[in-house]
Amino acid sequence: MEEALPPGQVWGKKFVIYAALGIPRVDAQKWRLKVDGLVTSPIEYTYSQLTSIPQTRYVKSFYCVTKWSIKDVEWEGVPIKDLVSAAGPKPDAKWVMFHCEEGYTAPVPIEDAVDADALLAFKLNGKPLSAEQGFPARPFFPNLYGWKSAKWVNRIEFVGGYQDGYWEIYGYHERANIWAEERFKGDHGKPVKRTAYGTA
Ligand SMILES: Nc1nc2c(c(=O)[nH]1)N[C@H]1C(S)=C(S)[C@@H](COP(=O)(O)O)O[C@H]1N2
Ligand SMILES: [Mo]
Repeated sequence: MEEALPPGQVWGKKFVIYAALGIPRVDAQKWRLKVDGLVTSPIEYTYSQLTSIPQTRYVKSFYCVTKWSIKDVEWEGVPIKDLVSAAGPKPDAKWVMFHCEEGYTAPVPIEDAVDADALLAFKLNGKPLSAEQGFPARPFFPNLYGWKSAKWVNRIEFVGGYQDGYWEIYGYHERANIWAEERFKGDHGKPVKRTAYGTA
């Protein structure tokens, strides 16, 4: 059976590489991932720490808000919830800001950020992320549009309230759920499916 596309999306063949603030070249030896903000004990991970723990692998499609969609991408990494639990997010943490090497930012609701399927990905289709596609790491959220998959991420910050990130300043949606078609702020009213694939 053909996989159902989220509303308004079309299949494309290849990822379109986006780098609104340029492509940083990151030295994995020097790179650190920080987990901080509204947490009881901020932590920092190295690339070798993160890639030597057991990795999760799954196949899920990718959806850019400009409508191109890439079917069946193989993602490999570590569930974000497992990485951040050691830091102890506080009860008043409601949003998570993903910060990148070159200054790009993306806010994600805490429920999506610590969803069982939310991954900090190190590999895409069996290979370490390329420099263009976010080496060394990018989060992937199966139910959110691609702009929340912040490439070259280096900091996961828990915050109390919603703050705009790079694209949200221009009117893109706070949450960006693909099934509710939350492209722009104010888009709402469509029912949200909790599964990764729609049935319509
Ligand atoms: N740091 C950073 N992350 C980013 C972007 C960007 O410009 N800078 N573009 C976003 C958008 S809009 C999309 S659709 C995906 C595209 O991923 P790709 O470049 O691997 O195709 O990256 C997202 N993450
Ligand atoms: Mo996008």
